Amino acid sequence: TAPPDPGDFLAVDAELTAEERDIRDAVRDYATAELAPRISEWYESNTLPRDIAKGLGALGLLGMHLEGYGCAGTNATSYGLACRELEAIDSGLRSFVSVQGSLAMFAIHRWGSEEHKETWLPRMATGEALGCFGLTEADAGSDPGSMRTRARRDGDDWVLDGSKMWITNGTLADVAVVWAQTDPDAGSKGIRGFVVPTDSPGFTANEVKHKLSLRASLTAELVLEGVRLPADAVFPDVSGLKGPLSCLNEARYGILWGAVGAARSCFEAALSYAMDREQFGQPIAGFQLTQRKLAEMVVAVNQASLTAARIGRLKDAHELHPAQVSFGKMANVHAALDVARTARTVLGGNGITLEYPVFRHMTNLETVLTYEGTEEMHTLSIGQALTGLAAFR
Ligand code: TGC
Ligand code: FAD
Repeated sequence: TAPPDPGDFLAVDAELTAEERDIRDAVRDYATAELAPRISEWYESNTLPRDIAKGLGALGLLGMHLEGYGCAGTNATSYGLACRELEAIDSGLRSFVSVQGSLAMFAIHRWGSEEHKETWLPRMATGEALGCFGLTEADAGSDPGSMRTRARRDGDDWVLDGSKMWITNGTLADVAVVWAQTDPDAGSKGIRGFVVPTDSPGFTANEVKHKLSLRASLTAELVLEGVRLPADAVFPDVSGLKGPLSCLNEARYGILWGAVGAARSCFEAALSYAMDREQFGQPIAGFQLTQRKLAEMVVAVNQASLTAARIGRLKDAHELHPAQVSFGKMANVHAALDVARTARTVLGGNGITLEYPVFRHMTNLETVLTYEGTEEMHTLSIGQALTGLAAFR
């Protein structure tokens, strides 16, 4: 038997179908050829050009696991593999695809009216139109139920006032899915979702500057000042946190796969560096202390890969519980951050530069640990599933 492939030590990908392997290879080839050569420059200059959307759309990666309206309609495992291969280059790229497909497009696909879907989804699938997802506010992060953004009725219209914080792609978006508390007098209770064209009067997006993490991604504050929308701008059939949380399940699923890619990239960089770098007259890979790091990293990367593959199959069988998504998001992001930190030490001083991907992944993963539910929120979600007791408040 041949020695195991370090990046797929347990041959997890051997279980993929031929179609899934083709998708994996197509995304890996595209990302390596088109995105990897420019990622350090985007990261350093804290930018991500809008035109990457067209290439990602042409590959079918935007709203990839949604059916109809120009979306590719692949299975969940294929979507996970795409996230893995994009995040192997940079978490910002996976974030771009997550926000477009799993948050903005999924919200419209799952909860929008027929008119919302026809207006937005085909153009979003090609990358011609971009979306963002506004749930978090400056004072309402882990506890989105405490949001202050309000939607009140004025005749048939809705009028939105408030602000959202940390919104990925907010300055690029043509359409924002905005979640707001509705006025009890409006005859609709609780949080509702609104489809807000970003050229609506009263809507502004301000870029968050000076980020030290996820720099190849644009993050914004959204301000809504008397944004007037027609009656049919609201998602018709969902109220309460169930609406936005259903979308978060989709994006968290992509993240638990993506983290495997970031971890694999760090591990492969460390392995290759350790083989080449010589100190005390021999490759540092020959020292026992380095080999322990390599062995611990290969175990972590491949355990995360197994977790993602299993959760993918559960999702494809429509048997995935949100607590299992929390398991994967918590375990895989934690593992990826550990791998990134260990890989960084193997690279010594070179580990802190942009010449290698490791430090970039490491700083990105600090965001990935926090967004889409912090590690603590997922710990408590698992705790609730185990005990039936909610310990959030
Ligand atoms: P709680 O009372 O537990 O639940 C309210 C309603 O929601 C339902 N629900 C879910 N539905 C679907 N999926 C889930 N995972 C769900 N969790 C709960 C629940 O059944 C209930 O439904 P109903 O019909 O009875 O009303 O709500 P809570 O206020 O106690 O909060 C629970 C908690 C803390 C788990 C939730 O608020 C939470 O997940 N907080 C974290 C917030 C978060 O993750 N924000 C992410 C913002 S988006 C983002 O970060 C994008 S990053 C960009 C990128 O992805 O790249
Ligand atoms: P807080 O909720 O204030 O948490 C601070 C600390 O307190 C954390 O450690 C948390 O775990 C802990 N904590 C809070 N409550 C409890 C508790 N009950 N028990 C124990 N510990 C607790 N949001 C969007 O809506 N859309 C986006 O596109 C988006 N993109 C993002 C992009 C970036 C780069 C970043 C950094 C964030 C983004 N977010 C987005 C927001 C993200 O989801 C929030 O940052 C996250 O949910 C945490 O909220 P917070 O930052 O307000 O932290």
